[in-house]
Amino acid sequence: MDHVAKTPEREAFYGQIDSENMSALWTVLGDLITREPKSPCRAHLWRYEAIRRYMMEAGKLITAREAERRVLILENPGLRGQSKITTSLYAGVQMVMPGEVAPAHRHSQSALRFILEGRGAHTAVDGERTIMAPGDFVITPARAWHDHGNETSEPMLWLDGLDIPMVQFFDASFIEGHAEDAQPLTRPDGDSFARYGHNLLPVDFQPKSKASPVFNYPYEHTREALETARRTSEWDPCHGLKLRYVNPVSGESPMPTIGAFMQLLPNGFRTARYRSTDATVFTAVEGRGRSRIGDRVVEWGPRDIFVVPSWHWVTHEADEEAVVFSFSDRPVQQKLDLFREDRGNA
Ligand code: GTQ
Repeated sequence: MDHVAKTPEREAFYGQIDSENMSALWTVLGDLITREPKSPCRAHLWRYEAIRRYMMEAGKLITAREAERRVLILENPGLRGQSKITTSLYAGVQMVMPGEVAPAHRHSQSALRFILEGRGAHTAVDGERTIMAPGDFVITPARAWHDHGNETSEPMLWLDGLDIPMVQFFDASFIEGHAEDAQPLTRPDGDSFARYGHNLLPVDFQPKSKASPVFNYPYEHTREALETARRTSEWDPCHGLKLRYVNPVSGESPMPTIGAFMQLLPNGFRTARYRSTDATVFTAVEGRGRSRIGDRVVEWGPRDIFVVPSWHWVTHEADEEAVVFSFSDRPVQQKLDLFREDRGNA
């Protein structure tokens, strides 16, 4: 509105067209098409210790079965009440207690799990179980049946990342429950990884979807990839050493709507400033450090979760060798020709 003067005649006119469900572009143009991204999404960090404490309280209040999913949603402070961690993504922390089952369902939304605590509980995806350990990256693609269970003696906690706000934006949400709590298993544990996770594919393999047929990317392998690459790779001034998870069939992201990454920042490494249009959720697996996000500084350690909004300058600094996981809507923006990044002068 700031570039257009208000006159009594104009105000009267806006009132008339308002009652006919119309409005004047010149009163809103500056808010619709901005010179650069302007988002109510804010930089924020959630301490794992606090999340865990409330999660344990939630564990006394409700079972996984009654809740369907016992999750504490991480709500961006600039987007309260919308179940969003960024404008396009949802994140939460889920807990499955010993002996519990989170019953099988399937939905249009794609989900990732990033394991924070516990070892040996499982997720079943389309007829196959995978056993999970800290640092594992697990996907449950759109429309895949999935249920979670914990047959160990320790609680299992993970970070959930879903494209809920994107699906909401497109009004394309469907969910259905399975007749049984745990879906029937049709393949042995580890079958998908054995078939698709070793740079081999069955000779006549026809992908059934755009999602990766590998649904657990174990931390062991991710860590080894970083460890080997560090000996030969040039360090990227903005990212340290950063890898992206891929669908081995296409080379694209494991799921079409969410991209995921793992990066290594050596002790004392300070990244050059960087900004991009994909608001990004980070969690450290190992190490400690701090990130400057716009004019805010967040101090992070293992399992803390923080968010960098679109087009905010970010630098990371590690005080101990750090391994940091992240996810964003980058593959969507790239497909739509919207993705932009700015490496400062680096
Ligand atoms: O585990 O299926 O955090 O359906 C939100 C919705 C987790 C899940 C969430 C879900 C799930």
